Amino acid sequence: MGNFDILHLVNTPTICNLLDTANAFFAEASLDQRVFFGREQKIYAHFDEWEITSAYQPIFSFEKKIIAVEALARVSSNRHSIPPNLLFTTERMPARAIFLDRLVRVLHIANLLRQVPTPSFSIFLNINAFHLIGVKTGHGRFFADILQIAGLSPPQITLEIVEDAVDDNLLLLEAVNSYRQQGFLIALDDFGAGHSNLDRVWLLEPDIVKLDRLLIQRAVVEPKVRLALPKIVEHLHQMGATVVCEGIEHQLQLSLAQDVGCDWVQGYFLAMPHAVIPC
Ligand SMILES: [Ca+2]
Repeated sequence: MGNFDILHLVNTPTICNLLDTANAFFAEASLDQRVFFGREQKIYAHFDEWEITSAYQPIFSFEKKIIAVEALARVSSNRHSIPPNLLFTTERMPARAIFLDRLVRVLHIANLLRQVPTPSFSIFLNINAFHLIGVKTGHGRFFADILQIAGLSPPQITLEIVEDAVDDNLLLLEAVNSYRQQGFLIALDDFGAGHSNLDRVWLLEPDIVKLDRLLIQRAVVEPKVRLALPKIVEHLHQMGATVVCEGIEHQLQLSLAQDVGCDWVQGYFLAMPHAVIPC
């Protein structure tokens, strides 16, 4: 586990620069958002009455090596915890959704940097669908600037997109291509849930596909899903994607994920999301 006191001191100038740059950007847009050092040496963000900080959940290889960490928002209002989705789905104004998304990404990078100055694993960040729709051109430029200050490069970052959250294929493709041209990796999140389909995989050619947790849950109890799953994984591999099985909650699911050919795994059975990044 990281030693917060030492790492905090080592990285403080970089993080202050990062926060100042982001806050100046938000102030220029006349938005009352900001990121700041708060309790327990964590970095927090304010957005209206919401207070947001970061948690990280590792993604493992079957050799139990940490391949990546997915950054997750932890949201509270008046010290009461709020499901993060509520924050993102409540904000319907495109301009504000864009800034909220940027705010949260800066927050996650700053909290990560505070603990791990030079990460050897990749960093998975969720992208808000409204951000993808709302930004007309120049996807990722603000974030690329932030990463430069942080000493990170786009290939270290995987952007997770919930693939059925945007109806407009062309808009989605344009956004994905723009991020990809800057060197970011693309993951399709929650694949196999809702209206997700292989057409989107063919269209977007993601580097990584994250299987929705329901798939592995159902494969354990439904023989037809168990039979179909290796074929789905094989198909995704043929399209060049690395396959992550999400939602591993017990040993049986972990063994099954390996049997059906998944590459990496994530879930409570392996590691809970936590403010402290295991290393
Ligand atoms: Ca995700």
